[in-house]
Amino acid sequence: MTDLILALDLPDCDRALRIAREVKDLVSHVKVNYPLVLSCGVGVIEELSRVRPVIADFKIADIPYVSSSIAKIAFENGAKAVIVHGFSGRETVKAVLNVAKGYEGEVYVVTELTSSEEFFKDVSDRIARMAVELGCHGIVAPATRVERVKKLREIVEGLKVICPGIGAQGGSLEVVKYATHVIVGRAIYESKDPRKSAEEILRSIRQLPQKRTSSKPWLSSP
Ligand code: NUP
Repeated sequence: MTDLILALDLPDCDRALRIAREVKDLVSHVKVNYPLVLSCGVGVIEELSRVRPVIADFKIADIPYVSSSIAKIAFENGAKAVIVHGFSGRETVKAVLNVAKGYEGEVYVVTELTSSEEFFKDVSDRIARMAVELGCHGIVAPATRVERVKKLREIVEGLKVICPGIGAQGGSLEVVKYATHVIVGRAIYESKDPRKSAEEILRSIRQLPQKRTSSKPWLSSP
């Protein structure tokens, strides 16, 4: 069954924590990004991780030294996983993986962004192959382009396939055929009733066909 990840990109710590608590039994993880962490401080990762495992979506894209340092800060503060940009190259991804090992953490690699394929089109398949070769735990792939997720999923086989873009960005939930996880932010945290919205999304996910053709076992969610 495809899991739901709650993205909390609002700049309000109390509200973010309240929403996370409200939906905690409906989501496998919460995901933080710069808006929340720059507003609340990095300690918000630890606070949220008492509610649900946290993915630190810093889209790390720097030289290996700085990328390792960012990953270390995320894991030290309780993150279970970090997101790194595949286009930064294998040395950066390897450096982040190396840090993750010390914390039994996971590393997910962005293949192409939901909002634009302009510069990713020619490289995202290669990024997905690199993620497999290096032993990353998953890829991030766009629910706004389901046919791309199908292709990327074929490349990465048993890795997690984590798909943002549902709701505010207009992506299709059909992506659950290929996704192990979908990320939803605004459609939940901007809703008048976040719990009801999360329940509705989860119900829709459960009604759709889910394809599990991989020969490798799916990695279970924490
Ligand atoms: O390609 C990506 N698109 C994307 O939206 C990669 C991501 N990590 N995200 C993140 O998913 C984005 O940064 C945000 O945190 C979340 C989507 O939020 P929403 O559009 O559901 O509000």
